[in-house]
Amino acid sequence: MFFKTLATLACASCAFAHANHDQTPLAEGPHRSLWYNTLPGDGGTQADSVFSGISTFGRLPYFPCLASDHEKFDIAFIGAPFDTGTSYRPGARFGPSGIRQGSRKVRFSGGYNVPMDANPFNFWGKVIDCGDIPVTSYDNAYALHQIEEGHHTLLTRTPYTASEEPGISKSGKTLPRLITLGGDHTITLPLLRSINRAYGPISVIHFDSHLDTWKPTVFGGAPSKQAAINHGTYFYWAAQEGLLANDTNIHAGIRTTLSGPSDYENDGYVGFTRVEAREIDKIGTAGIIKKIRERVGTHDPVYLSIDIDTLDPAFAPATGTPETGGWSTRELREILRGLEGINIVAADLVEVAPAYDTNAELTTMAAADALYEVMTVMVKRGPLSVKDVLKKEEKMGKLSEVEGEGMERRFVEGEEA
Ligand SMILES: [Mn+2]
Repeated sequence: MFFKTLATLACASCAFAHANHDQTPLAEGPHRSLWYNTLPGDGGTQADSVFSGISTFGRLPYFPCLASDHEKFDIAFIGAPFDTGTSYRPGARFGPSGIRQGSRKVRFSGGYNVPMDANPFNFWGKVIDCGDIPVTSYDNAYALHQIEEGHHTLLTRTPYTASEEPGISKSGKTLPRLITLGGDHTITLPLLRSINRAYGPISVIHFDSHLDTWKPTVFGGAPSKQAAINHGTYFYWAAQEGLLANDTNIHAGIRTTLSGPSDYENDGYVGFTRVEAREIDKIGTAGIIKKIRERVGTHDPVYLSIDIDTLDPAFAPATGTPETGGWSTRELREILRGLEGINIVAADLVEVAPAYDTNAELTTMAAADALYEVMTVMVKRGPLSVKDVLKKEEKMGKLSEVEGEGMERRFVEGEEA
């Protein structure tokens, strides 16, 4: 009787796991009796505990997507292990593997995001970890080319979830979303080049303690053409190349020292406004969110770039250029959740250099949890099709009021495409 009950329980949990995680079937075959933790929580969808097996983001299924054109997804994690554009502490080439290690526990209890009322691991589509783009550490020009081409190959793939509706890309196709694990911040230049080929100029929400719009002559000098492209100047070059949408870009979390007030003038010329870290004491997280939303709106495709140094070093010490006086992990997560409804087509999280982390994995955990919020925002927005964008905007009455004109423009553009 006891054994019969056990067997019934095991079967029930199998069925439940199958129903909720059909992308990741339970282990099958002759050794099936060894898999003890097949409940949906406990990372049990792959028959490993959260603390065992090979690290992928959030224990997601892994596929080396650049090795085959056939693997499809709606959201994919892809690493860009590059750190030879760094001005201070090197080490972000280990960021992708560090973030994956720090993300093991993200769906320990099943992955349901309570404040957002959604589960980014169990939704309308498919999310996987595509591994890393191969990146040389001996030639920056070649490495940036590898990152752009690797990203673009995955970005323009047909999504797993088919859509009848026209997409919002230049080609009119619905494209999947990518979340890139850096790498130092230089990688955002080739990522924006890839995005531009698919979507055209894009609005950028940039979380960072630093501007990263510096002219090469100001930031570290420019002894060569290649040295002029680094993790403090990539937005300057992105603007020069026409990759940024006009006057809809914003930095959040800024608290760097400057060469002088002219750095802010140059920042405006590049196309950014700023919310500074210290403003949180006066306007709170709600005020920070409001400023970002007012600048970006909900109508244009948006790119999200998060430097982990947005956080105070108390919460994220393992980064290339730490600055004290930053936000807590709780505050950053709240602000990221506040981006709900914004049409984020792709994102990156950069500057995690795990060698400087604590034994408690503070920084890599913070990075993983920030991306968990980003995933949820993406999932709640639905596929990147025109109809879905409209539907979501209609639902969000207060946003529609603010962004009415923009919605109309998006719809017209979509119709033409
Ligand atoms: Mn930074």
